[in-house]
Amino acid sequence: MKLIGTPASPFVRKTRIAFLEKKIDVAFEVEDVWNPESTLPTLNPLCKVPTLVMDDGGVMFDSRVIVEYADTLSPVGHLIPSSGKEKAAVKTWEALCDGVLDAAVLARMERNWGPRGQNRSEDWINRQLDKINGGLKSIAEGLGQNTWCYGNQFSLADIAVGSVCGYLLFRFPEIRWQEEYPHLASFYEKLSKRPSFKETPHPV
Ligand SMILES: N[C@@H](CCC(=O)N[C@@H](CS)C(=O)NCC(=O)O)C(=O)O
Repeated sequence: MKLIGTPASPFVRKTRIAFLEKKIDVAFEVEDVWNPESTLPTLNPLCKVPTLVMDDGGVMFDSRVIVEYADTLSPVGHLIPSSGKEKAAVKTWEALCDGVLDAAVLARMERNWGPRGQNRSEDWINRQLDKINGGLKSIAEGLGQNTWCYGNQFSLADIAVGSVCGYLLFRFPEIRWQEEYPHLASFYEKLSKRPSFKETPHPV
């Protein structure tokens, strides 16, 4: 299996952490999705990462599908409850975190896309920043003073939250969420000590 992605993408990081936690070997192939010569559209018409290529040539995306698939591949450390409200609750954590990341990526694109000074919409950026801040508040409230985001063991919810924290530190260091949410900050510090997080840093 081959996971196509970039170390800068939080969605890619989420899937890499999941594979590492599940102790599943997957080759990592770095792809620049912004390069007009990229051949990724021949595999994924959306030209987005992560994209997973299976040994039989089958292709899978997006990160939510890949993570759910990864969880079925080994009995090690279940990341997603098998059914019902428990499964929906963990997937809702993931949806919340992915939503924050979507907003962060959109805000960054709006700031940086194309030549300097070209058609920036502050309203659009602020709309996305509101989603980031609202999402962070909701994440911090959901975590409360608990050890894990959902239930009493590590799950996909924790990977998703860790992916948000790591990406915001990487691309939005000006958002001072650690001061506002100290338990979330120490939670991320704890996650960062896991080999799966250590092995998948965003670039410096
Ligand atoms: N919902 C997707 C989002 C993936 C995504 O937005 N990836 C970004 C990199 S962070 C990308 O490939 N962007 C390229 C593009 O939008 O053309 C997932 O969860 O995998």
